[in-house]
Amino acid sequence: MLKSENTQDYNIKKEVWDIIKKWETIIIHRHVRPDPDAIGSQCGLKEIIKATFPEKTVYATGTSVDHLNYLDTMDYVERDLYDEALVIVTDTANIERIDGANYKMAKQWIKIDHHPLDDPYGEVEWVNTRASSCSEMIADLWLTFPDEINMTKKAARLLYGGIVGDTNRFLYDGASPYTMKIAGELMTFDFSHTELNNKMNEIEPQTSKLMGYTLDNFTLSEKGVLHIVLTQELLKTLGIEDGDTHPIVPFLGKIAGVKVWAVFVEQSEGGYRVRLRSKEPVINTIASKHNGGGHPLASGARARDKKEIRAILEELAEKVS
Ligand SMILES: [Mn+2]
Repeated sequence: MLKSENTQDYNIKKEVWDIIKKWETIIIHRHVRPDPDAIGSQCGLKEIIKATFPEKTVYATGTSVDHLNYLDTMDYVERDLYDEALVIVTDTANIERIDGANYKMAKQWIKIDHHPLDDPYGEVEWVNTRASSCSEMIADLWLTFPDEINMTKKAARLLYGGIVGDTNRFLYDGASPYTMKIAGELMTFDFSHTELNNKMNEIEPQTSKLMGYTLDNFTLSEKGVLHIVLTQELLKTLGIEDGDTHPIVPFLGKIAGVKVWAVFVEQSEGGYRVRLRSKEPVINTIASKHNGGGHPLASGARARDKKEIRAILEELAEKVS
């Protein structure tokens, strides 16, 4: 079996695993509006803890998201359980992005994440920005202690799905040779990666209509800044929710000449949710100026109004000039 190549983080991984060993009840949180890596890392970690220590009670909690039910579903956790529980938060850079407020009541908590460390939280933090995904980190934990941790078919499928999600099928910069080795190791478990990849690549018929609209209506500047604004009126006409808009984001990067791109989605409560992507210039600095953050080449932000949209577009234009 492949052993972890990530020896730099050995001490913190040991600390995290030793803490997990000590607790009878463990509750795992992740970020709001989860993606496959959030669910994959959260539920993959739950599975390997359960498979290794059947006597422990382990929960994965947060808002249920129907379109990710093919990965796993959430547990309901009584408030009282937090009094004697360890909380682990996966894939969540900022404290405001944690889904579920009860984490605050836990006796001890751990952060496991691969986003840049701009909001330290949790008494124990294991942050590895070299990892493609938080799911890769959980698989790396297993490969660091392969004799101690049991991997299962279900966990392997979840972690593989998380890696595929965050790397856009190994396309992004974050996919390292070690990512590929880990994915290969997970593929030796008996789940259908083809079925999972097909499921993850699927878009809903309504989303395809939004894609059609977006491809007809985007603006691409000479310098390579692409943007599109999706209004509430449009979303209502097409019968889709904000949550259905994400598949168009990587798709826009396929258009020749695009260097950076931004998708602005008007929110029902006002303002815009902003998704920023880049092929090369670092754009998370722009995201952090506009109530957001994230990875150097993939970030999220907020715009209060059209004026702030223009400001973001000007800042993106500066990056490519
Ligand atoms: Mn992630």
